[in-house]
Amino acid sequence: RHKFWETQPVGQFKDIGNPALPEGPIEPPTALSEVKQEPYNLPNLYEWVTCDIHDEQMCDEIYTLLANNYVEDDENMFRFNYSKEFLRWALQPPGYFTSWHIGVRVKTSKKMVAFITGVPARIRVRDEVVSMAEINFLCVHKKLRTKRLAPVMIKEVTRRVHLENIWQAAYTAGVILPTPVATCQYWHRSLNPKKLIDVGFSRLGARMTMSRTIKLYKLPESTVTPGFRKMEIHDVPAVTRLIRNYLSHFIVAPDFDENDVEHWLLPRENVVDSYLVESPETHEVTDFCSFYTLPSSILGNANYSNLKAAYSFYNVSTATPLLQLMNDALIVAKQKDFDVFNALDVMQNETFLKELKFGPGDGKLHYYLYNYRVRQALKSSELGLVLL
Ligand code: MYA
Ligand code: JJ1
Repeated sequence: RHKFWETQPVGQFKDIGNPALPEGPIEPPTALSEVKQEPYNLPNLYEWVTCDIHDEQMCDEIYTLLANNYVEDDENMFRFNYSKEFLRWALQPPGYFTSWHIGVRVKTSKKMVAFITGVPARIRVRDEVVSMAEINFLCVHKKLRTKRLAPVMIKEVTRRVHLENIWQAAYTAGVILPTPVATCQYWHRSLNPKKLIDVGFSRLGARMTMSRTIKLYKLPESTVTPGFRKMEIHDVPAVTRLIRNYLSHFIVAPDFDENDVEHWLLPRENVVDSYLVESPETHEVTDFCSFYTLPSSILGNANYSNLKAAYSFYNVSTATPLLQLMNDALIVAKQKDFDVFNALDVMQNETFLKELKFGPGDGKLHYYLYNYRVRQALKSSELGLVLL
C-alpha cells in the first residue's frame, strides 16, 4: 500500500505492538564514504538547485511556490502563506546547512516546481539526545502531483543529511504515513469571530447570534499578569533554564541551548512573539509564552484574502497559572490584530484549551521520526516538540 514508505527505515504498520522490536535506531549509520556521492536522478526535464535563502530572488521563488502550492485544509478553503521573513527564520537556525534547502527547477524555463528542506536539531527521545534533521516544506507544484516526485525529494534530502553524518529525522504531516509517533488535534480560539464566520473558517453556533458570538469571544484590552513583558536578548539565559527544565518532562522534546533559544524564541516582528513574566519582587523569570505568525490565504472569498493566525509555540508556567498566562497571550494576539489563535494538544495545552474557549478543528497533525523506533505511540501530551 505504501510502495515508497515500505522501503524506508521507519516504523511499519505490521510491526505495531511487536514487543521484540527494540526502541532506538532502526538501521545503523554507514561509513560516510558509502553514502551516495551524486544526487538522485530526476525526470529529464528537471534539475536540482541548492537554495541560497539569502538571495532575495531565490527567496521570492520559494515563497511563490509555497504560496500557490503548499498545504490546504481538507475543503481547499485556506492555504498556508508563510512569509519570506518567516522562511528565512525557519531555515537558518544555528548550524544550518545550505545543502539541505533543496529546490527542483524545470531545466528550460528555470521555473521552481518543487521544494524540501531540512534543518539540524538535537531532539531528546526519553533519555537519549539524538542529532536529527527536522524536515519541512515538502512541496510539489500542483501540476506535477502523483508522479512520484516526492519520494525522490525525500531520498535526496536524506542523502544530504547523511553526508553531514546525521541519521535520524523528525517531521509532521497532515496525512497518515508509516507510522505516527503521536497524533495531535488542532484547536482554534476565535479572536475576530465575525471575519472567521464570514470567510467560512468557523460557523455561527446553534442558538447563537453574531452579537452573542462577538461577546462570547471578547477579551480584556490589556494583559493582567503583573511583570508580563516582551522577551529581550538579556533574558536568553533565564528563558533557556526555564524551558530546558520544562521540556525535560516530555518524552520527545528539543534539547535547546542558549543559541537555539536566541534563534527560536527571541521576538522577530511578524514571525515570532515571546513574552515572559518577570517577578516584580525578585526579578526572576518565572513564566514564558510564545507564538509564531503563519497567515493563510483565503481561497475564493470576495471580501477577504488573508487570515492572520497565531500558532502557540513553547509555553512554560511556574508561578503564573498556565490558564492566566495563555489568556494574556490571547490578549496580546488580539492587540496585534490576529484573527485566530491556534494550538495543538501537545505538552500541557489540554489544561487551558476548553476553558479559554478554543474549539477542536477539523485538522489533525501526525508526528513522525525517521530511522528511530518508539515502542508505543505516545499521547499528544507526552510531546514537547512544536515544528513550524
Ligand atoms: S508535510 C507537508 C507536505 N506538503 C504538502 O502537503 C503540500 C501540498 N502537497 C504536495 O505538495 C504534494 O502532495 C506532496 C506529495 C509533495 C506532499 N510526507 O510525488 P508523489 C508520500 C511524506 O506521487 P504527490 C512536510 O513538509 C505518499 O505516501 N510522504 O505524491 C513534512 C506516497 O508514498 P507511498 C508523503 O502528492 C515532509 C508518495 O509520497 C507526504 O505528488 C516529511 C507519493 O509521492 C508527506 N506529506 O507529492 C517528508 N505526502 O506510496 C519525509 C505524500 O509510500 C521526511 N507522501 O505511500 C523523511 C525524513 C527524511 C530525512 C532523513 C534523514 C536521516
Ligand atoms: O484550520 C483548520 N481548520 C479550520 C478551518 C476549516 C475550514 C473547512 N475545512 C477549522 N475551523 C473551525 C474553527 C472553530 C472556531 C470556533 C470553535 C470551534 C472551531 O477547523 C485545520 C486545523 O484544524 N487546518 C488544516 O486543515 C490545515 C492543514 C493541517 C495539517 C498541516 C500539515 C502541516 C505540515 C507540517 O510541516
